[in-house]
Amino acid sequence: MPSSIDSGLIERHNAPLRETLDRDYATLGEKLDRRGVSIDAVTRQVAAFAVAVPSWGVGTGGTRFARFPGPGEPRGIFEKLDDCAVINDLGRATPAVSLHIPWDKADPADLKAKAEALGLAFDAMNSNTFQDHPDDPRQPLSYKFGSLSHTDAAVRRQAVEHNLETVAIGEAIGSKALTVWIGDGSNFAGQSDLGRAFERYLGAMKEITRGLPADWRIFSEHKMYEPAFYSTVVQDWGTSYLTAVELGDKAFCLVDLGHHAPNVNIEQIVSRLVRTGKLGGFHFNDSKYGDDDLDAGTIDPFRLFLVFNELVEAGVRLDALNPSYMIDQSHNVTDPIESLIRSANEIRRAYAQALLVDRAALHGHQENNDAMMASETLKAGFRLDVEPILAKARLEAGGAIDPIAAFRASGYRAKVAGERPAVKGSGGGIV
Ligand code: LRH
Ligand code: MN
Ligand code: MN
Repeated sequence: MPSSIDSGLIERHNAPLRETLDRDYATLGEKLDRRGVSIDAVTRQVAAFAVAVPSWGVGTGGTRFARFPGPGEPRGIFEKLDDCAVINDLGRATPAVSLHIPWDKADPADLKAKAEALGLAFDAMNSNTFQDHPDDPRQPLSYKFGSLSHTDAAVRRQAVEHNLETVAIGEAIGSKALTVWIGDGSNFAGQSDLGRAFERYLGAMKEITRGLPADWRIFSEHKMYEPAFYSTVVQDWGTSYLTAVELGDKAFCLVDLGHHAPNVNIEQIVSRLVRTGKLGGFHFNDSKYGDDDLDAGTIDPFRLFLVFNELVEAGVRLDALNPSYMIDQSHNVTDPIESLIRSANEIRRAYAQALLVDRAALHGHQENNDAMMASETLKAGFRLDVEPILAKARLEAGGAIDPIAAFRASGYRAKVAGERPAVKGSGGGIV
């Protein structure tokens, strides 16, 4: 067991739960068997599905109003990796971590050694040109009025260089992709030339793409608004898709579930990106109003299921695209470790439910325009309680049947709270 979770703890925790799980698994197995579906085959597919955790997700987030740090907050990337290892050891769904530079800047050799010791790998790298970095001598210029789309070529150059530095760190630690999200935009009509800003962005993105290693991909991540409130340069999947097409074969679109207007049909966007071969990856989270960054599957689990329904529907086309699956959340009122364990499980749940949709029947009803039966067939997958499959996948990989309960029993949070000094709460940006 590579993390500081005591190796016997998971076994002790699982022992009294095994029998019930076996019974529930057998009952579900019988039910699926009647439909000619092998539960073990589904469990194997679910077990093979991994989602990366964001390094920034293991710290307590905050809003622009305030941040309320929890006990035992990780002080830097190495303690963040310790927490990520706990998440993976208990949940067995998150073997990779997505880093954010410069937040996680450290000697790549040390990052690699630490991750290897913990049994972790690195997923896509994220650059950060949405904040100023006064302590970074390589980024003396301000991003107040934009980064890759800035009117000043010197700021654009600095932002390009930062992205290339992020790639270089990523290359040294085994990552294969760069996710670019910029906060560039404007707050007032007339403030910015919408066309020229996009041209400047494309020019800068082309420079970054030219600097990528041969086997790397670049993902453009769109977001409707925030921090800019009137216009955002990469505001929707249309702009993201145009970008990916202009940049060529290495460029793809990343869909963060929280980055759309309320009620936007995200699963249809996914379908289009599959169709055009430009689906690069996901940032999973959930939301009610905007970019709320709440735990995946906690507000609208049906939408998450519908996204996975499109992915399963894509079949071999999805294998060719090999999207990067990542979580992107902020935790303000929960223990981040518990939230990330839960989200990874909810993501796998949506996948398992989508796998269990009777696809042949669904296609038949769709072809016959039987709206009622098509809708019912789809919902039958969503209504299934697949928890025994999820628990079995964890158990067989050495994880906990009930990972949040096991985490609480481990005493990990209290232990690190004793080692890591308490952080004082702070006002956000407006107070
Ligand atoms: C922007 C975003 C983007 C950033 C992360 C911290 O809202 O989703 O992915 O890198 O949050
Ligand atoms: Mn994101
Ligand atoms: Mn976001």
